[in-house]
Amino acid sequence: MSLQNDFILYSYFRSSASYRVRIGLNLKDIPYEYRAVHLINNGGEQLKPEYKKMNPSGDVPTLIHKGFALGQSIAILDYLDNINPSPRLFPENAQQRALVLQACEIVNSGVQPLHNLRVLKKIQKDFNVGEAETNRWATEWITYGLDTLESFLEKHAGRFSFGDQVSAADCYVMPHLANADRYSVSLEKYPTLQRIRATCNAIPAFAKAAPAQQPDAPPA
Ligand SMILES: N[C@@H](CCC(=O)N[C@@H](CS)C(=O)NCC(=O)O)C(=O)O
Repeated sequence: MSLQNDFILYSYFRSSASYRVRIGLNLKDIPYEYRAVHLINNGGEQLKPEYKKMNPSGDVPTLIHKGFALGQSIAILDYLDNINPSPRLFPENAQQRALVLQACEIVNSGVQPLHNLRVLKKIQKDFNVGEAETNRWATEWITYGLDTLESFLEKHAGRFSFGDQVSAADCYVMPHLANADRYSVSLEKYPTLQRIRATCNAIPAFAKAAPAQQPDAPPA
């Protein structure tokens, strides 16, 4: 059996959390089968009972490795690091590892949940507002994330988020920047983030993981 059949990724092209894992898999050169989960069509395929058996959170990504199902991008990247340590995404040094996790969590728990689809839908419904209002809401939190990342990473970044070594932080920063693009938030004020983006975009593992490159992305 080819390695390709060992890993299945349930993903949505525009999902920033899926993008994190796509980068991790590509960096580690792990081939995988891509299974698209459409977050809008059919009432949201992530909410179907069959899908929630694999991932009770009802969100993407879900990684299946030889029948072992795992949700949450941080758990998935940590798992991949343990089974395939090259290149290491979470450094072994305790302080470096903690700092990389801090950068990941700025995005993972500090910002992305505030503008996740289910939250925006709930705000629209409960407060009877439209997309323009929730776009403003999302833009505000995305900007907060950019401000926080810039002031944290300017102390640590080299070409990547941490020095000149790729890490899990880059797997979180790049999708956050894609969300900034999606909501037309300029990166002008963020020279460190711009530098990280230029480095990562030049690497095929990152470029191949970009939303527009996914099989479920609409044609350009
Ligand atoms: N902390 C989770 C976040 C997962 C998540 O929020 N995924 C979003 C797409 S980026 C999703 O599937 N949302 C579906 C929904 O809100 O219904 C992770 O890192 O995997």
